[in-house]
Amino acid sequence: MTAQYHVHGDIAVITLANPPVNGLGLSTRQGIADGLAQAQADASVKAIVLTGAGKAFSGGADIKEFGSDKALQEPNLNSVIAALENASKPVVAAIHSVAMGGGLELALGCHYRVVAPGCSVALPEVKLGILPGAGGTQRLPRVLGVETALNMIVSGEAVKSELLASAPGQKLFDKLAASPESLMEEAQAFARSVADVRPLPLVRKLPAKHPQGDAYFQFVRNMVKGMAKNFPAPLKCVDAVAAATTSRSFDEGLVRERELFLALMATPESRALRHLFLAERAASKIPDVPSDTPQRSIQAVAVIGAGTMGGGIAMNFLNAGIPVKMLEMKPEALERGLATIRKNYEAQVKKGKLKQDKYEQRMALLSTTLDYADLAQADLIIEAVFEEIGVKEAVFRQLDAVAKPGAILASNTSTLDVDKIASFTQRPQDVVGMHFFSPANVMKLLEVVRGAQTGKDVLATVMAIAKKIKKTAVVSGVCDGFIGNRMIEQYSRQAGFLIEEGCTPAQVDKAIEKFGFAMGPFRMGDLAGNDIGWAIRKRRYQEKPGMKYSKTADLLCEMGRYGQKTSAGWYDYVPGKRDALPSALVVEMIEKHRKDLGITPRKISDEEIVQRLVLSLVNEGAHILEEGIASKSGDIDMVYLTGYGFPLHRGGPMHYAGELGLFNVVQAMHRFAQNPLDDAAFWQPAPLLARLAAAGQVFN
Ligand code: T1G
Repeated sequence: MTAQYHVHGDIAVITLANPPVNGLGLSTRQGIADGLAQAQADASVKAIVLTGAGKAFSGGADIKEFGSDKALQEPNLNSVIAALENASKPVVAAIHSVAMGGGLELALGCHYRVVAPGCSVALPEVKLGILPGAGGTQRLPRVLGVETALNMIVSGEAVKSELLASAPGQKLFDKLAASPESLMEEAQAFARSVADVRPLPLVRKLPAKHPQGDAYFQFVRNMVKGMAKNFPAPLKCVDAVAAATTSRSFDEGLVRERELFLALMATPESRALRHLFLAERAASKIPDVPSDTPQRSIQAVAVIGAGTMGGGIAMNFLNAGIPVKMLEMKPEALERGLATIRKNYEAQVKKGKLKQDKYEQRMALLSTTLDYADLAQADLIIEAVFEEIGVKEAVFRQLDAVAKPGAILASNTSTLDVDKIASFTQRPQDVVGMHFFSPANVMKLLEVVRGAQTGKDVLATVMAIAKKIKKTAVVSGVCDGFIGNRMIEQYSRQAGFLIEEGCTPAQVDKAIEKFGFAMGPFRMGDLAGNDIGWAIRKRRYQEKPGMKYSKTADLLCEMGRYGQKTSAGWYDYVPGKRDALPSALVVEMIEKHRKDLGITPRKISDEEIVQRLVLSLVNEGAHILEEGIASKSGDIDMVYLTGYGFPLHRGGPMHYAGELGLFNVVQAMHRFAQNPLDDAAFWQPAPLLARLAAAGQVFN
């Protein structure tokens, strides 16, 4: 049982003990119910205290149980909360550290609540695409007031216990303990002090009203509609809280809440968010690297290259309070790098996002040098130099000569072979790829590229330091383009074929942006610079002469239309503005190109545009999974969400394919393969995809 029962004198204590956060899984719920029954049957027990062991009171319903029948199996959460409310003896919740979701709802079912300071209190269900489904939308307004409760439920954000406990008129907490350490003693004393109080206070008996009633909720709905965009849950949160103020009885409000909760549980948006909650946490786990693998201590970092990437990379560590020594070849390059970092921070200070003293603290952690010998004490050295293997070789040979034993040598390469780079040193076990995404101080994604000989402790250390610098780290094996860039190459190829076959760049962008991408492939090319893709294709033409590409992207670059930086790319730009204006010149170039190829343009539906772009990611992702470049499909989803603007409410390419049904995905690929202007070979479903589709399964 994952709840313990002890009697201390005349107080029974029920302790949730389901690490890591006392998720309210079936066995925990059963443990609470059993403890309650035992306490009520024991005449020597005058009152009951409910608390949580470890680092949380409770993190809520067990997300890992969702979708299984265990979540609804009796005693379900609502039954346990009803048992608390109907207990014949006072139940006091002793709350510390984390009281979230069902955990807070559990406490709201108790007669009293004693809380330690510093506890994070939240109803974060909306972040999972659902809403509090165990009375939270009906009870929280009764103890905090409608507006405070609604803000917490619609935002899902945590509020510190001492803040809530000091709100005038609040009835959420009956006592704020002096400290987490004194919580249990104070809670038991409090329980003794109310042991004979009757009738026992019930949150459900308190009123829930808002003076402006419907007008207020209409106002809130309008506000929330704009913010909620592709997510249905926030508006339903408003409906549930409104029901608390309009229902004829508390229980009628509970029924309404349940209806709304179950409806949201069944939405694709909620399935996507729940998938991502677990995928994000799973990404930091490497199947063959045990979680207790010893890590190397990272106290000092060095960054080689003070360009855009190097500066952004350095900022990540400065922001985490880790000193950085930045090396360049020439003083003016260092000066430029420092100026860029200062400019970035000053922009944040100006926007009020960074305090001046914090800015100065961070800059004080930054030092520069022109001499490799100064890197001898660095624990982690990251090179962000020119993307050319000869330059990388020179850097790593020098690092091998000066870096102390045990220093981790990381390359920020986005396409080069990390094993080759490791071969330039005598210490391949210390070499790893750390592929940041530009702007490196903003983009959350970090691809950690594992070389054949990269040590497990190096991987464990890099995953831990990634968490410290607030990156979503995903491990990739060594291949051209790792995970993200390898997949986007297929996506870009499809975009090129689509405009050859009859689309305009604007039509392709609009279709995929309607699907939810932050930016379509052509606007993205103009932003990143079309010449970057051009350089990669030139290399590709040498390496893989058989690989089919549309020539339009090359023709565009030959016109000098690199994108925003040349005020002309796939679109025209007014200097200083970012608005992408469709270009007649580009449409003319495409039409001429079609004529040269003897292509008769055809009307292509938005649906075909979206499916070819998204399924090209899915097929390449399936190959990546099969080759072991990525170890889990959720990792691929995390790469695409945090690095390439895949829409959150779709859950990532691999999850989205599962929502479509892999059988349907394979059928669509067979259709695309019939198109002579497309690349039939590419649309052969990856063997893993074909196998799963045939078995009616989804990606792991
Ligand atoms: N269920 C199951 N596992 C959970 C969990 C949960 N609710 N919360 C966290 N974990 C696991 C997580 O997967 C990870 O596992 C480990 O705990 C540490 O998590 C009816 C239906 C609590 C603030 O949305 O916000 O109640 O990877 O890395 O940074 O209304 O976890 O180690 O195997 O995040 O210290 C509502 C979600 C559920 C809270 C701790 N509750 N959790 O943060 O650790 S729905 C939530 C969090 C609900 C009712 C409805 C955070 C945390 P592993 P972590 P952390």
